Amino acid sequence: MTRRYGANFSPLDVITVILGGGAGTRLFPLTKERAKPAVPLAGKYRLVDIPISLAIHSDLKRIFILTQFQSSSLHRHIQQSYRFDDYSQGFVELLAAQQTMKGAYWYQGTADAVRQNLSHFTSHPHELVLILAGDQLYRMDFRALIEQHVATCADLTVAVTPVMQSRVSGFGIVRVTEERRIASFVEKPKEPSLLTKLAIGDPFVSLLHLPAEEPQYWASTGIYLFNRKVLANALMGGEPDFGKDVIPRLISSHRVFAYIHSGYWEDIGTIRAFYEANLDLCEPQPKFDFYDSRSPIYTRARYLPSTKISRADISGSLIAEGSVIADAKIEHSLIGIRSIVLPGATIKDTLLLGNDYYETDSQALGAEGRGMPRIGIGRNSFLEGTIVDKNTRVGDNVRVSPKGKPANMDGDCFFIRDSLVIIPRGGIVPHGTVI
Ligand code: ADQ
Ligand code: ADP
Repeated sequence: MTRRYGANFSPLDVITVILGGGAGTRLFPLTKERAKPAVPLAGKYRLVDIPISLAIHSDLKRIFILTQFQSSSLHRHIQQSYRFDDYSQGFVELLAAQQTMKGAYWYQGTADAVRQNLSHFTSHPHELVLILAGDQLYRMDFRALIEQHVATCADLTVAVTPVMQSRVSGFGIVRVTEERRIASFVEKPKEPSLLTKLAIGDPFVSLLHLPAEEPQYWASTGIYLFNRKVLANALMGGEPDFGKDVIPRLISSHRVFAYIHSGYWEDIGTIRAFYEANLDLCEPQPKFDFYDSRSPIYTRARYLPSTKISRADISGSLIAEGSVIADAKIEHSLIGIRSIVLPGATIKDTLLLGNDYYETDSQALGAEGRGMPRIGIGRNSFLEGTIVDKNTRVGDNVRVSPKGKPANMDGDCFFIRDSLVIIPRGGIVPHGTVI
């Protein structure tokens, strides 16, 4: 039965909009050939599986994903993963700028992306619009957010979370009153003097057991719940971004409230944050729990065989299904679906994003006959501090490490970003290469 909120709201009054990414520069080259929501996560999922799963667990099953372009992997993933029965009225619909717009016009920012698609939303009855980012790792029951929004008669509710001073320049920082009303909003403050009035004080410090010795600040998570009419009016001004333009303007004229999220929440929209959040999953007590059978993260069911390990020395790692690992050493690494690791390879502090398909023996032998590595990590190769994207061929006796290299550079068959080497999707690293 559909749950109802105060003032007669139900999940059927809400549509969920997932912001699937702008030009995609921060996660480049993982977004070189695919839309950001399709970027692989945790060995077997894709980024978009997080917000979609959270929405489904919150009974919100009418979901739009706004993306710049519809890569084939994103389209396939959504089509094959999320099918609702006829009675639920559920759907996950991709709206790509490339198709929505005439010519090669792309969304100019987050607010612009929503504005360009308002007409798609109106064909579905709704009172509230929940806007989610597509590149965050967290758990949140959006029903509690909706309940607070309804109870406070808010026009807009912004989910906020405490961050340390060293991180404030990456977020919208807000001041929250005791009634949880947002009194001011500064997008990505650079000036330390702006911060003096914004540090979190009591009663929140004691309520949330925040460390008293170091000031903390309320960061907007970029998760917004809007009343439908307020959103439509707010977008009429034509401003491009929620964080820079729309939300700061609404503070003085509307009832804008903060919904406090105190659990794990991480924006994983940069190469470094993406890498660290993935590797943290290999820890004994990871910050994000995929092993929660009451609220699983959904993804495409692939019917892959179990992973085969002939002999290996593996520690602090996650190995996704369908992989074949020969005599290898794997340390503090995440090994994605259908990975192939050949004998003698050493993989350390590395993410293998996996493969989309298996080569047949004859294809692999044919590739080797032409001097090209087969798909996977070659014999006696060594990788550390690396992200190996899907369907790549890393040859034999290859050595890859970001140590001693610039933090950002482009090579023949690799990129370095945030001091991590990235072998792009479908890349070929010839035998004997040293990076
Ligand atoms: P940013 O992290 O800088 O700040 P922003 O670039 O606005 O985020 O993107 C927010 C979300 O929208 C991301 O998931 C992104 O991929 C997506 N997105 C960006 N441009 C888009 C476009 N043109 N079309 C579709 N999707 C797009 C924001 C807020 C801050 C807040 C942080 C929290 O502005 O106030 O603190 O998010 O991470
Ligand atoms: P995932 O299994 O990660 O969800 P996709 O849906 O993107 O991956 O693609 C997996 C399927 O796509 C494979 O089962 C395979 O049928 C097909 N596929 C993708 N790329 C190739 C390729 N280069 N050659 C053959 N098949 C491919």
